[in-house]
Amino acid sequence: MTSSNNSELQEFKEGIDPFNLLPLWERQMKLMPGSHCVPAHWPYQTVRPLLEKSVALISKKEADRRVLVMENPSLRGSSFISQSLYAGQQIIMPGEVAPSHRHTPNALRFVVEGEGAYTSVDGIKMMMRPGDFVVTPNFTWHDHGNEGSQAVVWMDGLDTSFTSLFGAHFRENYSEDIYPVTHTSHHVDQHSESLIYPWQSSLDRLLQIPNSQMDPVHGFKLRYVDPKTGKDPLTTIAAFLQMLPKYFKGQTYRSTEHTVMNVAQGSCTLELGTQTYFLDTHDVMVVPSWETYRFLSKDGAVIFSFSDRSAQQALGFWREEYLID
Ligand code: 1HN
Repeated sequence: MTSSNNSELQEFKEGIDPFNLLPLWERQMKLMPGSHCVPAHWPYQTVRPLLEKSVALISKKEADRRVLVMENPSLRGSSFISQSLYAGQQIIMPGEVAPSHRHTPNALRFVVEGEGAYTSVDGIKMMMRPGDFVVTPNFTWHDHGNEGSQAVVWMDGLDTSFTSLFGAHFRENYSEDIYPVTHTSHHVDQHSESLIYPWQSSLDRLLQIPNSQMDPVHGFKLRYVDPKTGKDPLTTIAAFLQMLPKYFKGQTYRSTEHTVMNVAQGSCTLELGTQTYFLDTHDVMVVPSWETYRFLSKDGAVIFSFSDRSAQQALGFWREEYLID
């Protein structure tokens, strides 16, 4: 290519700019796996006292949902924990009610501490206990309440980034605080079986996986599936429960999903790129797409996680790689 061509090309590029056009050949090489969000860690030791403080400063009624949103440090202002996911920590005190509403985003809860709270989904009232995983499908009416004597904390996960992406975020409040209860469930039955995955039965299943099926990266890992459909419980989000045995030293791995982890029991170390994170019980960690990581655990750990794998697989985008150390 001659230099006159180069300067003509430069002139051409500048000339097309006012028409909102740009040369793809200069951008193409920048399209690669990975996202703009960064790894981030929320120790429960930091978050718990701040939740407590929010209780003193704002009522559930004023707040509607008393939630501290975990926002990715590189996505401040977005309210997202990753480009594809939302996560928050919600605290509800004895006697409080979070009024009924519905919205197009799908939601999930993972109960962190406390007993006596419920979530009601389209009139199916489900009592929740620590470690329970509860689903609020797209556009179902839902309210929460605490009928016990302890503070209850859970992690919320939502796919609000998808409704934002598509411009399809609708929401409405119910006319009353509490949607009429048609069914109360203290254990899983035909009404609630696609909505609540109780801690003890999930843990029992995890402990039943034979040693020969331990994964070199993830340890023992289960993917929650809707018993009625055999599919992920939400259309966009997949959820998992995994156990790292004592003295686990995992293989290095990466995948295209964004994952939010919540340590249910024990502790582990996560080596992520050049950083090392110590994840204690109830800590939250977000692992962005295509970052390499591995788990180490001295004392063993049980980790709940949710990711955008459901959406990525539905669209045919999801990839993973087991890397040789
Ligand atoms: C929501 O409805 C809840 O129902 C929690 O508890 C967090 C974040 C964004 C949009 C809706 C809840 C939420 C939310």
